[in-house]
Amino acid sequence: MKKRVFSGIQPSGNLHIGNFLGALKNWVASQDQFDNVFCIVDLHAITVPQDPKILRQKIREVAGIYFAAGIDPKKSIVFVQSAVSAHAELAWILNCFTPMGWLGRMTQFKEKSGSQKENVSAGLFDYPALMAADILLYDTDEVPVGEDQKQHVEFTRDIAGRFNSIYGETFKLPKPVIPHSGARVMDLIEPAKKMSKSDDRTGHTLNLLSSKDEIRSAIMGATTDSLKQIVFDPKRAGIYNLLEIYEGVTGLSRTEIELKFAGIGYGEFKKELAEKVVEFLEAFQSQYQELVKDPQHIDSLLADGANQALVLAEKKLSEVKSKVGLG
Ligand code: AQP
Repeated sequence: MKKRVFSGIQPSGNLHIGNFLGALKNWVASQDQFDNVFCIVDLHAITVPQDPKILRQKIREVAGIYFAAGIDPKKSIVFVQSAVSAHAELAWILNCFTPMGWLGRMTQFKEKSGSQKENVSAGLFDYPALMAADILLYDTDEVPVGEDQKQHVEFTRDIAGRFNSIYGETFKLPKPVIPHSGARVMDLIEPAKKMSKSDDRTGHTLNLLSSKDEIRSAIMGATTDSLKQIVFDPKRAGIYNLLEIYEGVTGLSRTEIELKFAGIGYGEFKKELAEKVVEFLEAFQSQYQELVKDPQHIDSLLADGANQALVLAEKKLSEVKSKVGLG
């Protein structure tokens, strides 16, 4: 029996190189090794305001990105979260076992709600319970995510443990799997902040669907420092971030990279990095453009995926309902 992997990305904003290095790349790399379920988490996206027309487009865009990155629908179940209503149903049941205090401690909620806590949606506060439902419905063993989502997977383990202790063994306890490199790609201009797809300011992110010129200009404008050496030093956030991106797109080791750029200036390093990112994105984008020529094909792959997910999700949901005494 292969281990089960579950992960997802919200169809909000523009997917960036952080989403690729922190998540997608690892999903693709271990696709043969695991039994995979990859979701486009549109119910999570509406925890903050979304334009309905754009959201609908983004759902297909993210599906195109998954397939162009190498997710193979013959090896992985790929579907849209809202197409399988068991996600929302289980989230509601888990809500009833979730202490408010646990939700209030979530870093992502604190960051996204800022000082506006009274005005943000209950959905944003409850985001981790929905994520727990996503993961627990599929008896997931591993959840490959970027560093920012680790706390939510730990929350999932806690809520699963709490439910199991009341009703007996029901949920598997999932493990977060964080990549060694690229787990937290930082903003190019403000390298103390993580690169974020809801940030649409020019030059801050490297988007997977950006043009070559946009990529080159964002990398050339990235913040570095006044030191000259090109080495992997986490204390030098700007240059460290660029080096991690270089490592992620080339697959070279850190020693090879430091040797390659010894004695070379930042300008030259940035030019070389920009060309590597452009080269990497060229292949990915041409695959993407090919796929989106046929949106009906994408829709039919998603419908097949939803049918497969439904069978697994309904089984777990009915087990949970019966234990709780529903129906
Ligand atoms: N900067 C990042 N570096 C590495 N991994 C990242 N991920 C996100 N940002 C980075 C990983 O990408 C996956 C999908 O993320 P998500 O859609 O669940 O949303 P998020 O984590 O909230 O991502 P963003 O890009 O910051 O979106 P917004 O701006 O909408 O909040 C996850 O595995 C995540 O860890």
